[in-house]
Formats: sequence, structure tokens, C-alpha cells
Amino acid sequence: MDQPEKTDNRRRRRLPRPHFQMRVSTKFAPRKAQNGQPLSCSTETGLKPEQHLELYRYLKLTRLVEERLVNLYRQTKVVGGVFRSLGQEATAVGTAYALQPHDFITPLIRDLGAVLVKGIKPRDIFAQYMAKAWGPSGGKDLNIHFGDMEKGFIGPISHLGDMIPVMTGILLGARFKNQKLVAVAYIGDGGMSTGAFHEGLNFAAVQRLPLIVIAEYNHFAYSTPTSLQTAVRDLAEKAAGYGIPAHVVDGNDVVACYEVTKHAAEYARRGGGAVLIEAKTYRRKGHAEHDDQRYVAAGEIEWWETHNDPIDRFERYLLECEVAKKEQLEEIVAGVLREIDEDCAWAESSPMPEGRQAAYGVFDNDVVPPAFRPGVLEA
Ligand SMILES: Cc1ncc(C[n+]2csc(CCOP(=O)(O)OP(=O)(O)O)c2C)c(N)n1
Ligand SMILES: [Mg+2]
Repeated sequence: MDQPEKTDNRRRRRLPRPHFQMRVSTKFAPRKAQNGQPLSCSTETGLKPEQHLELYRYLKLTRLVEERLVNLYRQTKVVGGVFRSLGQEATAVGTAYALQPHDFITPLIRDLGAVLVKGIKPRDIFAQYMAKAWGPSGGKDLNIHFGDMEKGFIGPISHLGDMIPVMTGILLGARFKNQKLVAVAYIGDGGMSTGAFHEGLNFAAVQRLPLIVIAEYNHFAYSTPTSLQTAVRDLAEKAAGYGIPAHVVDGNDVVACYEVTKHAAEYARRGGGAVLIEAKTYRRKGHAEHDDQRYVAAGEIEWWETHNDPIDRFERYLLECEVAKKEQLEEIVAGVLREIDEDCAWAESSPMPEGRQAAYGVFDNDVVPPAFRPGVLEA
């Protein structure tokens, strides 16, 4: 009897490789530590010493703001969840640091570092997470779901993938106004499976818009491992489907993240069009604080903590390359802690919003006043 299934399998294996030319650069991709030495960071950089220290400050600020948020959460002062970027701070900080002040970002929940680099203060983050009246959305929304057009920060909505077409539209609008700006949109390995991601990036590519997509390969989307999320090995391979260049970067090397984005921003700014950057990193915490990560293989989180922590690596680099002394780094951390204490106290002293106010600012109230139920305004 014939065995059609076997024949089919063989034929599938013999299919020729696709004809498109892969344009994935791996110059900044993770390298294995040599001779058992602990990992450091890339030394090929144009960063000045003071910029290195500023990067260090942002990395520490991100981690310590998040640690304070966890404290507030455990005191039941946070409304909603706390989403950590523990272990992936270098991706958000390094990529956003490569932009110019007038450039735009649209981050995701794990990109607090990019939001801080864009000039948002810890006090805004604390007040926002506690849904306080003095927070940027006045208690109407949570975590980093707010924006600041002046600073080029477009807050994300919850729907994964949707910020790609939104940012594409912003760039098209900027082109009509002759504004030379570049935008960075962050997306997770899970978010890349959405239709909105595809439609947005396709349009940006066709229009050659200066959009840089940072694809964060952090091994999980909720509890789904990336191997069950997508059939490609590297998320960067997807760029071929849009005809745009891609880079794979070590997402835990803040210097490499900065350099690759700077390179992509220059390319995009001079009219090259969209670029995809895949950052290889690891989510050391669960999706949010409630997630006990029982689906993670034993020892995996500890391995990343011991061998590939982005802040440990950058500290080692700064000291070994004699960019900074230990005392300088300690001084930076002390300053960050002072700022966090002050800002957290300020946010805690804020009142909660008045319930009635929550109805304002959702629609344009010059056109339509809030529709209160009868009796609410008199109460
Ligand atoms: C379109 C859509 N589908 C599902 C969800 C629910 N959801 C929120 S976060 C998340 C996982 C996201 O994973 P990933 O994109 O890898 O980002 P990460 O959390 O790893 O940073 C999912 C499925 C959503 N917000 N939007
Ligand atoms: Mg993910």
C-alpha cells in the first residue's frame, strides 16, 4: 500500500528556500561569554563618559521605581496590577536613549525605562499606578496608560499590536507637516502575532515611514513560551515579509541597544524607511505581580539573574573600562533613591479623584457634556 503521508513529508523537506533576500544584521546579537568570564557590554560605542553615567542612572531608576511600586502594591495602594521589566531594563533604556528629544515613542507595560528616558518623572508613575487625582490621567487610567505629546510619549492602549498602526499614522501626519521625526514602537513576541501589527508595519514599510519597531523577545507572552507563539526562530526574520531591514540585538546589553537604535534612527531619518530591531532578553518576573510563574522550568530564572542581569553587566563594564568608579555609581544610586522617596511621598499625599470628575475628558466636553444619571450631580 502507498504511504502518501511519508512522501508528502519528504517533498516538503525538499522545498527550496524562499527567494527573498534576508537583511537581518546580527552585528549586535548576544555573544557567549568567553573563557567562562562573566558578561559585560559592547565596547564599540560613541557614548561619552557622562552619557554612560546617565544610562546607568536610568537603568537604576527603572528598577528601583518598579521595586517601590511592588511595595505599594503589597500595601494595597496600587489600583490594578504591577508589571515588571526586571531583567529587560536595558532594552527600553538603551533604545529610547538613542532618540532625539522631539522623536516619539509608544512603549508597552514593560518599557517603563523608555518612559523615564523620555522625561516622565517617577512622581507621575507613582500617582498614576495609585490612580490619584494628581496623576497624569487624573485617576482615569492606570500604569503607563497615559501620554505626553510635548515629550513625544504616546501612551499605549491595552490592545496588543494596535500602537503600530497608530504610530504609523502619526509618522504619516508628521510627513505631511514636513516634520523630520523618527518614532519607536515597542512590541512583545506575543503582540507580534496580531493582525494590527502586520497591517501597521506593512503600511509603514510601503510608505517608507521612519518607524523603528523594537520587538522584545523575552521568552513569554503571559505563560506562552515564544516557541509556541511563532514558527520563526528569530522575530527579526519577519522583517523579510515587509521588505525592511532587521537587526538582532542583545537586549541585556544597554550599549548595544543604544548603538543599534542610533544606527536605525539615522537610516530612518535619512529616508530609508522602517526598521525592525529584535532585542533578545528575558522576563524574570511573571506577567504581573499576581503570576507565580509555575510554568517556568526550574532554575531558569535564577540562571538569568546570576549570568545575564543587564544592570550587573553594565556595572561590570563601567568599572572594567574605567568609565566610572564604584563611589560614583553609589552616589548615583543614592540620588535615585532620594528622588523616589520624595516623589512617592508626593504621590501618596495626592487625593483620590472625585468620582464625578471621572466622566469629564473622555469625550470632548465642549461638544457633549458627560451623561450623568439623574440625581448624580445633586448628590
Ligand atoms: C489583542 C490582544 N490580545 C490579547 C491581549 C491580552 N494580553 C495582554 S498582555 C498579553 C501577553 C503579551 O505578551 P508579549 O506581547 O510577549 O509582551 P510581554 O508581556 O512579554 O512584554 C496578552 C495576551 C491583549 N491585551 N490584546
Ligand atoms: Mg513577551
